[in-house]
Amino acid sequence: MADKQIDPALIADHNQNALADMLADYDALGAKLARQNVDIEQLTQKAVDFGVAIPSWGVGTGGTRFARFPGLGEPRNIYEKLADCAVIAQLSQATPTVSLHIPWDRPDDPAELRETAASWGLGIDAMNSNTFQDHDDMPLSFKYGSLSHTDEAVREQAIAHNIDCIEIGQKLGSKALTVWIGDGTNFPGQQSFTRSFERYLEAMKKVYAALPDDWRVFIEHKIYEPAFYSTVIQDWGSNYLAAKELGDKAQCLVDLGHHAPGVNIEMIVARLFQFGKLGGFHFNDSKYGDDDLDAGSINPYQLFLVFNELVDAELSNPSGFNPAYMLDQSHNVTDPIESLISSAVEVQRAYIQALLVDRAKLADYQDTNDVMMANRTLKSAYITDVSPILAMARHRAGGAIDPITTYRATGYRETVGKQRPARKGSGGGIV
Ligand code: PSV
Ligand code: MN
Repeated sequence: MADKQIDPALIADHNQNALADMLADYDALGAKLARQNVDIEQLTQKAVDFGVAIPSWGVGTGGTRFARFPGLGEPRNIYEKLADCAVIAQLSQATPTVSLHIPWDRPDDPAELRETAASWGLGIDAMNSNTFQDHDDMPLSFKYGSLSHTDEAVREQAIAHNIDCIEIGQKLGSKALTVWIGDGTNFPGQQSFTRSFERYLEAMKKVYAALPDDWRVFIEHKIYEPAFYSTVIQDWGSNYLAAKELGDKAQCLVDLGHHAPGVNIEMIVARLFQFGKLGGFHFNDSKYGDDDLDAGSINPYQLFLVFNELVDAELSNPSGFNPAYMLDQSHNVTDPIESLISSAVEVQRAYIQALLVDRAKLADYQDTNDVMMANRTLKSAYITDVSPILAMARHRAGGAIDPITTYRATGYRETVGKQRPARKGSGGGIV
């Protein structure tokens, strides 16, 4: 039995107040869906079963390269981060796992950390390596790159760090390593595109060789930043080539913010799945690039279209379907716990809406080139308000019907604000 961060009686109280309205909305939606031959109970079960991982760094307050404005009661170590993640999981019932970043979350005692997480009902998701900044305990600098660095000794240091992440992850019960590198250039001519990629592949082969049999490695591409002229793993093409070169355990990870504005990300998702290389996602939203805004806050239709491809993929090849879902956001002006609850719900919403697409009809309209009706078929799923399904799923699983209102009523933020003194510093920062 997991310890509870929030008193279940308080959640039950709030749920009691919201219950009658929620049931009325659920019944009305159930009747509407029944007219479309859709069983609301099946969708509710899908919502109950759905999970998206929380990034440990997401519960801290983020910043920009201009400044970071610390929040109240920010977690100061991995245990406090897990405590915040447990609150999100308890209220949303949609975030059963936490993804760790090394060295930010390096545990002194991995077995104890694993136990603590488990006591809150949390599992450990993918391990994230970090060779985009220097480490206090490493002799060499990553200023000019890591896995693709010109100096073999730096590459070896980066390889050893990734293997270290795998080893820590094994003790924590993780099954995947996510590798995002900051390697790239700011000036034309700074490096050879070809030789950098060759060095990266050679280094990644050594990381790959250290993967346990039941692990996967996710390669994360990103169009820019911190390198602004070119990045070594710039796009899904480079990502696919690398994953293909490495082998079956290497797959591509799609962070929604890592593409140029206007790129058709849902099509990338379809392509990667079709060729067995869709590893997972970092969900977030953006207006311009890697803005790291809350999932579904700017373009929820895009999120829905991504899930439309995912549902299609799962139906077409259930045994080959195993993408890892994680949020990857930077919360600069909101309470991170609220943002993560809200984002988890938005991702879950997109999934349930995508399940509503009438795929037989859609296929007919596509085959007969009925453009308008094909598009309306998607739209009619997207404009269905599935909120009562999400609320019912939370309620049945022991979460909050209205998780953000309930969270505010707990006074959790004020409580941790007293226990965790503010971290000073006006520097910018990704996390
Ligand atoms: C890079 O921008 C990234 O999306 C990678 O996933 C990193 O691990 C994470 O953000 C760090 O904040
Ligand atoms: Mn990411």
